[in-house]
Amino acid sequence: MSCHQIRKTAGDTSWFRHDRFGMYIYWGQYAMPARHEWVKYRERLTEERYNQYFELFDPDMYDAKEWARQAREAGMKYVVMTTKHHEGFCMFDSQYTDYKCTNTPAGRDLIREYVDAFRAEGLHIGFYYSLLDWHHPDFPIDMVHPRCDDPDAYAQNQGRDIRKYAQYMRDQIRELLTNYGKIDILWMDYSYPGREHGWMRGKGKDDWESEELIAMIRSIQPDIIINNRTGIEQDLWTPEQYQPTTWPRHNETGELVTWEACQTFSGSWGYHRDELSWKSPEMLINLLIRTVSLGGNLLMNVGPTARGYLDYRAKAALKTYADWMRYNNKSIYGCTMADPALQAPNGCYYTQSEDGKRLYVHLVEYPFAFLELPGLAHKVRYAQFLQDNSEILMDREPNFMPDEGHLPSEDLLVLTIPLVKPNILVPVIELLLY
Ligand code: FHN
Repeated sequence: MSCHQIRKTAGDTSWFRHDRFGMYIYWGQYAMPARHEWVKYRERLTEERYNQYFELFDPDMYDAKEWARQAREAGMKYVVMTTKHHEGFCMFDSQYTDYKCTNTPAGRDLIREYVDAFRAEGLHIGFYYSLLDWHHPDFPIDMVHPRCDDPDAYAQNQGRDIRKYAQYMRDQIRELLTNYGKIDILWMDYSYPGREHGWMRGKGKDDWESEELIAMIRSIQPDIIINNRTGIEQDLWTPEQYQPTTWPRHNETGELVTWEACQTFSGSWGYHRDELSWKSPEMLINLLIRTVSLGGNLLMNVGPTARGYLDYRAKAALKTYADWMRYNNKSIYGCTMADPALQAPNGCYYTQSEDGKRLYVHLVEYPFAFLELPGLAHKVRYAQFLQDNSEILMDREPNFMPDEGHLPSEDLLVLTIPLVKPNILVPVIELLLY
């Protein structure tokens, strides 16, 4: 098994570390303004102004089966979808609020269709649930609340009882974990206890009553994976919108942890019509490779339109993954960080199968003619391109005339690389080890 000892936690993370790659779906009323999921806060939209989206939300082209097909074809093995984001609008038929999709022109439980469709495609199911709620009457106004600049914000805040809101969250999360079958991941978001602004205070585990919440969650779905954003570390560390350069460790014990990077295709989690910072195909593939090369998972975000389909840009990004994963998923699924004793050459990233028998060399920068692999001279039985199983010739000694300064070292393996790069975004060489 893997040479990496990972911190053991309550949730079942074994399938998760095997599957490596998931879809993160951000869908709610904010798809209508189409200016980022924080639009209500950023533009300080009033309840009346924002309520027009509630009155008009009608995703007439929503087809969860189509989403699920695209996710599976992209090589995604699990999915997390927003059941409620900070706006407080529920995409499921909750008995604890009227602010839900069944009371809009959509007229149905959108989470139910999501769960059924993605489960039918064989993906593990996750729910995102926001700890923040800009609609709930007992959620105290603070510095990240749309009402924070209202002249009477302090007066509005009087009487708000966060203990009632914490109970509301427990009630809703109980619904989500009871009414939709086995749920594999609960992705709660987020805690900001240290922040202050005048009389306003951030919120953390004591406000959410996180210990009671987590105990309830585990009593209903014991194997579920819970992330670390309730303010109490659980099964999953969640670096967001950046590329870690080392495998994250527990900040007290120093143990390697189960971790997942979450990233957007563009600069917005929710559908943003005019946002232009869409990642290139190379960035998308490199994110996945680099994340797995450090023992992590990648959760890539799509923001469906208000009509309920994935737009052309999201489809193009998913096709980039589909085209690459079709031939190279063996270097992702069931793989992790390579033996730390093996140093990948510049411009390459290693992943290694959990059983240690297969080492994958990802040619992010395509090398010229030769590739020297330190430490592997006597460990590799066979080498081939993963996309077509075509042989890659190996030498224990460089068969080019070394210049004066080039002394072949004892443990160097030299691969002969074709001058013409295969027609694939990032070619991968599979090394079968003894
Ligand atoms: O505020 C949210 C944001 O909208 C998004 O949901 C991300 C991704 O998980 N989490 C918070 C920012 O960290």
